[in-house]
Amino acid sequence: MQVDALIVGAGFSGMYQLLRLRDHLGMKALALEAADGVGGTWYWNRYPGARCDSESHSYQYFFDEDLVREWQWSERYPGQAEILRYLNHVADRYALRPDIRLKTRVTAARYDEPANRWLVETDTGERYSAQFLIAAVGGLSAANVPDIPGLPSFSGRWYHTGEWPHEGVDFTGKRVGLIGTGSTGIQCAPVIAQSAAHLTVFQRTANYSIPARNAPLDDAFRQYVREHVDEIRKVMHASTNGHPFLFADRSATATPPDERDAIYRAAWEKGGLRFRAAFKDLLVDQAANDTAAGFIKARIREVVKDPARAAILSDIDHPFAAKRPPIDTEYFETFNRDNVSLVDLRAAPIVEVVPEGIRTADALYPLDIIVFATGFDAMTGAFLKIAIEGRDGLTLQQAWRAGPRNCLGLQVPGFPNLFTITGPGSPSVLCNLPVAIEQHVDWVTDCIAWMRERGATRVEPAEEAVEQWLATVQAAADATLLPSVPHSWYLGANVPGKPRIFMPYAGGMARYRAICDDVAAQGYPGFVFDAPMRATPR
Ligand code: NA7
Repeated sequence: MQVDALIVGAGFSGMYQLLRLRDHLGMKALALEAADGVGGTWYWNRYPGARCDSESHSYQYFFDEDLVREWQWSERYPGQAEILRYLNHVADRYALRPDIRLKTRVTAARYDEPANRWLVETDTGERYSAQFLIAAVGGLSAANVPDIPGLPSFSGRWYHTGEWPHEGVDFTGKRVGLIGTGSTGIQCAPVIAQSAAHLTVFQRTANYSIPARNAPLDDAFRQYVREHVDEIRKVMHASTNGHPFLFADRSATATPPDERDAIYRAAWEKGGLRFRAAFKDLLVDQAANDTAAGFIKARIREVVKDPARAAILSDIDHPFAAKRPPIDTEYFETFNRDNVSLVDLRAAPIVEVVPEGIRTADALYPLDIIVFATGFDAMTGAFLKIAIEGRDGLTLQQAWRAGPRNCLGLQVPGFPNLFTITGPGSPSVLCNLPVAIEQHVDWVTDCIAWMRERGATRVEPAEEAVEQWLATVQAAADATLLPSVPHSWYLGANVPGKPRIFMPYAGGMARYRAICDDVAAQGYPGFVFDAPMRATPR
């Protein structure tokens, strides 16, 4: 089948990209989706307690103010089922379904240079040809199940949170082992503990977490959102991470200790990612960060009654928010339950899985169910799962062997007319994602429109622009504490053999947007087209 643009994925990114190309540019566009429903992340991540850490009123599309006004979120943070309902509503409201092929996984895509078309293969056997290929596959979608010896011998059931069975998992009366204490493990532990006979949490790295303070939204707040759509969007666009609040313009180190403590206490009560915005220097100054880290560790020791457990949980050796900062509902409180135990893997690592359970260096833990909340092959995994071949037989695997290389996180050299949404080199995973997604999709759409107006049919980034962007990404990271964490998925360090390179752009969403806007306004310097257009900037 021949189309103008083929979109891989029908989550937040793919659906919006489809809408923009089809309805605004009048292109024949088609989205291919592996799942049997739309929703991407929110289709797959159905584990107990799955909820977004962004606040509901900001975790949605803003391209249509009517859509913002008509959708009613029920809680401060949207749960998985509610987000999936929302995305299905979007699919219906904008009549996207006829142009989405479900249960169709893209397996390979090859650029045919003479024809200037992407030839795409799927697991259904259908083949497609498209001028533009847009990978909207998600930055956190390729599940990472650690290669623990003996796992196939386990006599119970095991699950990864990102590939959760749709029929759910009944933990009643079961001995459950949970591996992983990132955002996901911290969300699901309290919920699993409520129904399991016993929950054993296997912690490799202690983590900070801030109480989410989730609560139902009242009509007054919903009314406020309906009346302030534009203001909310402006704040999200001005903020570092695309959230509907700004970082306070004060320094933690310059604030007297009593006053600082009072600010932290208020932020702790307010809860969620807003805590991180209490001071402007937490992510750039180790001394400032230490004040936040110390505050949170003291709260953990207050909440967790058993001093031995409190010590293991608060023995955190990375700066606060230098790894993705989780927010929780009663996570640390869960360790006060009689049916929950904590295993410190730093003291005794997992050696193997045996039929009865998990064996660490010093004990055997009998289990019926193992839950892997072990994260994702982040930022590059989902792209590299597809056999993508660009110009001159260059594969994406080869091109990214030493780490992802692209320009603005949006285009890879050697792969003309391929665009990546929420790719490495973009700030997306550090952001409230819908804000990043709308920006990426709008930029790609504008670029394609610009080409069509000028009769250009092919675009790819120049090598020098790519080198410059990689240096920009590295410099932005080096200005923060983020690269200081050796085991972070921002660095690819959670997947054995993956190149260690800091992948997201850490200079902030607002700055990134300004850079991208500037590139577009200047007539796309750094991008090579097949028509001479540099003379006519916008
Ligand atoms: P994360 O943030 O990558 O967390 C994964 C957790 O699993 C983390 O605690 C890891 O410990 C742990 N892990 C990974 N492999 C192992 C092995 N082999 N043994 C023990 N423990 C292990 O993934 P999440 O799903 O929580 O969050 C990902 C993003 O999804 C999140 O930021 C949200 O944006 C949504 P480690 O710290 O590496 O020692």
